[in-house]
Amino acid sequence: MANLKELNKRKELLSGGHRMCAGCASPIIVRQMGLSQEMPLVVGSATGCLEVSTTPNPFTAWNSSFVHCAFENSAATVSGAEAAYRSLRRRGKVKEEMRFVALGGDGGTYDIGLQSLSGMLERGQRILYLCYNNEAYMNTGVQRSSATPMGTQTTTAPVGKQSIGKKQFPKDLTGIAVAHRIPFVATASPSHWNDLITKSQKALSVDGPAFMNVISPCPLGWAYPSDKTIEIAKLAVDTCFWPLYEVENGNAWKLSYKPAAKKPITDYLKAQGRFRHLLRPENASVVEEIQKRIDDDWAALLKRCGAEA
Ligand SMILES: Cc1ncc(C[n+]2csc(CCOP(=O)(O)OP(=O)(O)O)c2C)c(N)n1
Repeated sequence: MANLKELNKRKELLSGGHRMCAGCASPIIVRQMGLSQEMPLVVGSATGCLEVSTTPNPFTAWNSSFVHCAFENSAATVSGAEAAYRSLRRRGKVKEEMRFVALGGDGGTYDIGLQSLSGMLERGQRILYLCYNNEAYMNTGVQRSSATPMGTQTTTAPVGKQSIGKKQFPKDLTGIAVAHRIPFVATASPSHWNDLITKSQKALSVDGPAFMNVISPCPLGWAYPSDKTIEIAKLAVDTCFWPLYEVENGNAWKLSYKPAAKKPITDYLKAQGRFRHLLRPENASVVEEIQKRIDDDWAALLKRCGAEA
């Protein structure tokens, strides 16, 4: 459990004055993750909103080492840095202990960087890969990704007479990471900061790879007022759209949070412009389908975690 008094004394990983949009969750997530550590971090990030907005040449908002990575290879790039560090440590050329973090948006993680991520997880390297999941390619204009929820309006899955927006349900990337049987996999949300920091602590303390999938609301792409980010993230958790759990070594599942009363998905949909069309009567069956998928996934998760329904 993170202790606020202790966290207050820690150095922030990101300085103020970066250029992320007002209300963007990703810098909040990065700061929460960074607060889990007293140790120096070496960070790499795939091209995406976070990378371009925190490092406009010649400036940087990072209070750590930072490696620019291409869209597809943040896991591979940080793997190289971690391997070099291990070698230098072994030869006594680096005395300080450090931890390694690779970052990517969902486009860079679920889609184009998937093989690079899988390679990193399979090699067993001591790196935390954190996906800030804003559920679309935001930096290039809100195109759909394989993390985009079914029924979402995006620029490449537009809504019209013949279209409800994106047709497919998102890929279960957390499940794919679990299947690598690595020491630690977790989902998290910036609304549950203590859970996110505690999980980051755990992820960086295991002697091997860790993967965290963190929901990252985006006021621009999700179309909601920028002061509602944390509220929306909380709704994602309370509707079980984004359940919080962790898995150790591919088989020890643990539920991190159970809403006292599971809210209907319409509470989540209503709060965001990207789902506005789903509330029209002719799309009631789509909402039903989404609710059914959430209910089925939630029941399966409770079972895996040995939790009561
Ligand atoms: C190989 C390659 N293809 C395409 C691009 C263009 N590009 C840069 S960022 C980006 C989208 C990033 O989306 P995501 O990873 O979800 O991060 P976000 O912008 O949402 O933070 C794309 C398509 C690129 N840089 N490299």
